[in-house]
Amino acid sequence: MSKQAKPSPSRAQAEDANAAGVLDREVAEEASQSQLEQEHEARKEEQKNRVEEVDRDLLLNLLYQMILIRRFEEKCAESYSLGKIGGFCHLYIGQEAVAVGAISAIEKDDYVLTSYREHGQALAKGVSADEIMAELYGKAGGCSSGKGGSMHLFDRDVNFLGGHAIVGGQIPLATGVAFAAKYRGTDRVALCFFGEAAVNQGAFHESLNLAQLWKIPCIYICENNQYGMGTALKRAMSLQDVWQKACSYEVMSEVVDGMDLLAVREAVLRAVERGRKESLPTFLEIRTYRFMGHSMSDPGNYRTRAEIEKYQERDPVKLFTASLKEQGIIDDAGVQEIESRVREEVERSVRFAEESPEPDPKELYTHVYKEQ
Ligand SMILES: Cc1ncc(C[n+]2csc(CCOP(=O)(O)OP(=O)(O)O)c2C)c(N)n1
Ligand SMILES: [Mg+2]
Repeated sequence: MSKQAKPSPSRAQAEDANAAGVLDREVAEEASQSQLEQEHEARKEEQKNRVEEVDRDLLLNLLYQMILIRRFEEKCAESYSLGKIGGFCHLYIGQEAVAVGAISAIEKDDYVLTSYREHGQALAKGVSADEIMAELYGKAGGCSSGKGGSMHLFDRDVNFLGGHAIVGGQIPLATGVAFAAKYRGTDRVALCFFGEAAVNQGAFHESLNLAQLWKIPCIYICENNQYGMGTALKRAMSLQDVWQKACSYEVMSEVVDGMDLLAVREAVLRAVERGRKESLPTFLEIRTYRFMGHSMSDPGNYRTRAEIEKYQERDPVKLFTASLKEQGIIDDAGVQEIESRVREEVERSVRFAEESPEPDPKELYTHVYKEQ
């Protein structure tokens, strides 16, 4: 019998989370209004209690990042509509707590790999807003020298290893990066973000299998926003509790409320400890929701306004701000001060992108893989 054949503590925890929570599941449709409100209040209370345990400066920094991502994405939508940004553009609005919470739990040397919905993770990992905006504009000052655009942000200096447009393509890459970190004798871990639709790809299953077998310190973060383009999870996946898929490979898994920044941070801290101390992988199903369309060109006819509004009541930026206010960490003036610093940073990034030159045509021949 294998050592984790019985439900592990995290599996039991996941079962509890499923049993307790209706807010972020399909069953919410059947739940009564009072049941939903009760759960909403209970989760707000939980977030407030967590705030007490975290350092004040860190909390304020996390709030800055949340607001920065929200305003940056709003500016992207505006610039895209003005025709300044070409190609695809997938916004992260609604999911901010996942990137900020998760990346706050790792060190600068650790790695992050993610999908095409990556502006938020790039900002949280420390890629400069200037270079991200310039990349979206396809300019030479962009973090990928203007060759990648929105879906291919990359910054080796902060170990942000993409921005990947092939659904699930980053999962085996992150597994390899974490393998290399271990092979070289470092204690670094890799965080790998992907959507719930990517879990249907074979590469996900191959990666988790090897990660557990070879003890690879990779943390798999499934951002379950319930849709893969216009297809609802329930129309595409036979087993809808995504966390359970990790059990097939005996990988520890947890379900996390993705609207609660500190819940995400705590779950990733646990996973990082497992990665560094035991060199083991973890799978986190983080339940969230995207407030915008799949990409800027998606009219979003496949879901109702009422559904979106239901999730907007648990807007992660508003929830976190409210928790900090209620705990006396910040007041209205403090929030305004953060908003104005964020506005300056975003405006500066737009100026930087506007003023950055077009890439030199000779650049077409650099960064191209050639066998010598
Ligand atoms: C291998 C592959 N198949 C299909 C696509 C087209 N495609 C782009 S995004 C997407 C949906 C992915 O949804 P999910 O993984 O849940 O991430 P989300 O967009 O919700 O963040 C699809 C099918 C692709 N880019 N790559
Ligand atoms: Mg999705």
